[in-house]
Amino acid sequence: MKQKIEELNKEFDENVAKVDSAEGLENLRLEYMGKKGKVALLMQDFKNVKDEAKKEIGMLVNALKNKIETKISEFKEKITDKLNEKEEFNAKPIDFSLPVSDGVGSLHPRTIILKEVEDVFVSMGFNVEDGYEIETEYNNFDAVNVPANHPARDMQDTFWLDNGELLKTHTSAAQNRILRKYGPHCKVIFPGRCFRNESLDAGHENTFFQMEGIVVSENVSVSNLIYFMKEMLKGVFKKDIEVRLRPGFFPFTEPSFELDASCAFCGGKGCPSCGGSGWIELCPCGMIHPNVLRNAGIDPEKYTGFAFGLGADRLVMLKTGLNDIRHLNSGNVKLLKQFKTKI
Ligand code: FA5
Repeated sequence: MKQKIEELNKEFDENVAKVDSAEGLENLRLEYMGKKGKVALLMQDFKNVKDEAKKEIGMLVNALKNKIETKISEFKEKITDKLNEKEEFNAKPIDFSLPVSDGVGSLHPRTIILKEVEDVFVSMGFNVEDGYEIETEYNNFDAVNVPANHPARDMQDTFWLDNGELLKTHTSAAQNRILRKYGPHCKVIFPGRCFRNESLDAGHENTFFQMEGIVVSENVSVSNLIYFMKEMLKGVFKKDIEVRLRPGFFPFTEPSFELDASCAFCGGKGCPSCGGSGWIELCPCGMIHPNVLRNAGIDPEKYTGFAFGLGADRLVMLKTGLNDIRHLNSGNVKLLKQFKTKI
């Protein structure tokens, strides 16, 4: 009897795997669970089992019955779902030649604003380049004159990869490659995604965009830098915004400046978006350090230049009115729908 149950078990598994229609499933159910089905016959044989074996054999028969019932109801659900899908499809066929209806998709607000800003730079004669997201330690730090013991290289700030490379912490990581590509006459912007191991708040993300720019030629001076920053901000904001320039420190620029924009969300009073200061750190900048030019094979005695690292996500906040940077990576469809621009 035990052997019979085992054989039936195996046979059912093989047969159920072949079923591909509702009709086939019903036939299988009758074959095993019908009044005169294989399980019913098994129950008749059970009457002849000796008393001492009844408990063990009874459990095996019950297990087989349960298994058959469960499998059949599982398959029934699957087959019904498939049939419903088929019916739905047949009832409402898709016309692939129809034009895309309104609301199917739109560009992300960051993409919209960055394209606008790129256009401003292009109109000022800049080329646009891409950077990499995974960078070498050399490009991210050494090439831009960040000393080996600088705290930014710490695990706390940088996402290091097992192979010794890293997720770029700033767009400046592309400076060396771009300076080598363009040589001493260069006017390029390179937007990109940056990664920092930061705690998040309304003004800080661990994954955010910057837009870096460099201008190198003969006789480029601080006054060129200041004039350029004013013109660029006029083009980007298309209205007067209050900015302030204060001394800064970066290993890759000398002198260095911090350009802050007055916080549009609190009018300078202080709020979570600006960390309570009333100002949003928007665009650090400065004259490119001679070591950075030297590392790219450019003679700093002959050529000078300036660089800036626009906090692109903060710019997007200011231009869109989004008061929390975390919205930008949230993928919240309700929010994204407010920035409808057809692709
Ligand atoms: C830098 O990353 C420099 N590489 C910028 C630079 C380039 C300076 C060229 C001089 C010359 P900083 O760490 O301050 O600097 O970041 C630049 C801007 O990126 C900030 O002003 C801010 O707007 C933005 N930013 C920095 N950290 C974050 C963050 N966690 N979330 C969102 N934006 C950030």
